[in-house]
Amino acid sequence: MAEEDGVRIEGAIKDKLVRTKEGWAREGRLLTGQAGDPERDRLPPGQRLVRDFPVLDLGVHPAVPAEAAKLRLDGLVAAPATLDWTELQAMPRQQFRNDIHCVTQWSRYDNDWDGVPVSALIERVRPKDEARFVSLESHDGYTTNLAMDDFDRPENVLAFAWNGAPLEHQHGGPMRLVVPHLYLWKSAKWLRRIEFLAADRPGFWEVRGYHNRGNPWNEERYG
Ligand SMILES: Nc1nc2c(c(=O)[nH]1)N[C@H]1C(S)=C(S)[C@@H](COP(=O)(O)O)O[C@H]1N2
Ligand SMILES: [Mo]
Repeated sequence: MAEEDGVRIEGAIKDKLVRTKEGWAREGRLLTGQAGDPERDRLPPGQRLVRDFPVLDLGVHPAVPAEAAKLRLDGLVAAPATLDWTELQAMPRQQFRNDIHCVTQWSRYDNDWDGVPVSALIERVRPKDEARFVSLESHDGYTTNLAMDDFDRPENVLAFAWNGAPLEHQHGGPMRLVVPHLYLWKSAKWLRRIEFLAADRPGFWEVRGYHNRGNPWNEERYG
């Protein structure tokens, strides 16, 4: 991957890991077959609680200096924008506490995030009526997709900080999306673009056997 906007790319895509996970998807590994109820069960079916914060990604860690960090919001919007770090910091800010659930079976309770609520990003660019999906694109080439109803939720945040400190590079710093009601592969690290679309565009894992939506309480691990 080429250097762009002063972003340095370290590492290479872990092909073996990708193939292993595609295999898990084919086998339906980790499925319990028991649906959970988010109102009643804090821990989704088949998950186990961890206290540390595991790092999961494709192995490519783009080093994005905050001063080079930009977020492009385009596609089917009335007011497309490329927001630089200073502009992003000037946007409405909010604190969030939530649980996160990774498809590889770990969940972590009570994560404190600080950032711009997704609702503020949406207000800023004003999606057109035809916009029904978003595609998220990151500096490591990772992509993932969300239906507008899953993207436009009050608990979703473009996060700059986790548990009181700037978001660590390995967890997507300087900024990542956090979509806590879905498995964590939807929460793009090192986010650089949100494209608003009329038709769905499955992302990196979604075309490799992962579920298109990823609701942990319905065990939507594979699709
Ligand atoms: N840019 C990018 N975002 C990504 C990924 C990735 O490889 N690249 N992996 C996803 C997956 S599969 C998971 S489980 C979470 C892990 O986030 P963490 O490393 O902060 O725990 O990031 C998600 N976001
Ligand atoms: Mo993951």
